[in-house]
Amino acid sequence: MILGIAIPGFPGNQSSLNPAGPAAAHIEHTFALIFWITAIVYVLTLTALIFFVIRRQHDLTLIPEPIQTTDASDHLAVRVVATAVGLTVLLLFIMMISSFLTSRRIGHMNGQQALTIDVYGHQWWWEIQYPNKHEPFRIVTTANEIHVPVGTPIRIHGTSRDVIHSFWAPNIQGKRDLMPGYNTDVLMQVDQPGRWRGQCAEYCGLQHAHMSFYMIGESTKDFDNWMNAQMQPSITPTNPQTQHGQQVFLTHSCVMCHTIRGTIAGSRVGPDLTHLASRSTIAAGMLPNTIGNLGGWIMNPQSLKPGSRMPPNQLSGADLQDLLAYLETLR
Ligand code: HEC
Ligand SMILES: [Cu+2]
Repeated sequence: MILGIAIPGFPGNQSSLNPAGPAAAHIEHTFALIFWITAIVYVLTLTALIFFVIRRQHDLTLIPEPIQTTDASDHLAVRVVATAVGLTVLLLFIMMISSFLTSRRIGHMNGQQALTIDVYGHQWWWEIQYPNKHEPFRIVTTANEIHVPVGTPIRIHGTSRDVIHSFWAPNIQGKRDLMPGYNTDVLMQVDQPGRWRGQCAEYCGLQHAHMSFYMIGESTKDFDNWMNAQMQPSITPTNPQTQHGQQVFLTHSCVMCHTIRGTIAGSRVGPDLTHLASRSTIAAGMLPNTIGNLGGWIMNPQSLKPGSRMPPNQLSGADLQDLLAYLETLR
């Protein structure tokens, strides 16, 4: 829906005019109401202006005669202005009440059954965790792609690891700032399956514009399958090439920053790579996850995303090929 009118395929998967969940729908309704009220008032005001300009057109070229007023015309003027003021106040009240009700509705979603997802903002990517109270060793950690079951309330429990970021998937819910040292909860729900793009909405440094993420709405069955796959440790390499690739990873700087569960790599400076190949993008939604992009990224992230917190690497061609072959197996 755009302003109450459905236009297929428009305006897309990163737009507050195309709600895919109840919170965004409330926001869109208020926006449509305010848009149509202000648009109609604007058109009426301009029409009146043009009408009176045309009516007194002949006066404009000469020095106009002073306008003769009568008691009757004075009364009319007072009545017209009073009505316009009254109408303006009424319309402002309608917009204020609508906006008040919207904040109440999106603040009072039912969080009892909500699935909690932890989101940590980093310069310039998103760390995503699915906590598991009953089996803490089966916590799922991923990056930049948030899988959610459709029709289920979600609680995003967010904070920042460095500067202030803002979590915003406009098709799903309004913005929420993530502050270092402060936790915040925001409820949302995705009702339509699909990939809904979100972006950091608080300027956070050089690569702020390349700090995006996807909320991926899928059926409960697909979500459960994804979750079970993500809970597994990484696949053990079986052929000489991927075995060597894993050694390259474990003997270079990569281990100091990345986790691959099931190996000795356990750092959390950069994204968890245990199931890297199951993600469709790398570098916070910036590049499609292809072998070519991965190779370019690993050799020189600074040429692709200048300022990014990953340094360039010097690997021989053979080492890089084997490393890539290994990373490609991390489904
Ligand atoms: C100093 C820490 C550091 C080192 C060392 C490092 N990385 Fe990274 N890496 C990062 C950070 C931080 C990111 C996220 C960058 C971004 O998206 O802005 C990242 C991102 C990645 C990504 C993309 C992941 C995704 O889901 O977006 C891959 C793949 C990767 N690194 C592989 C490697 C490999 C292989 C090595 C070793 C040759 C390595 N990294 C060394 C910090 C590091
Ligand atoms: Cu930002």
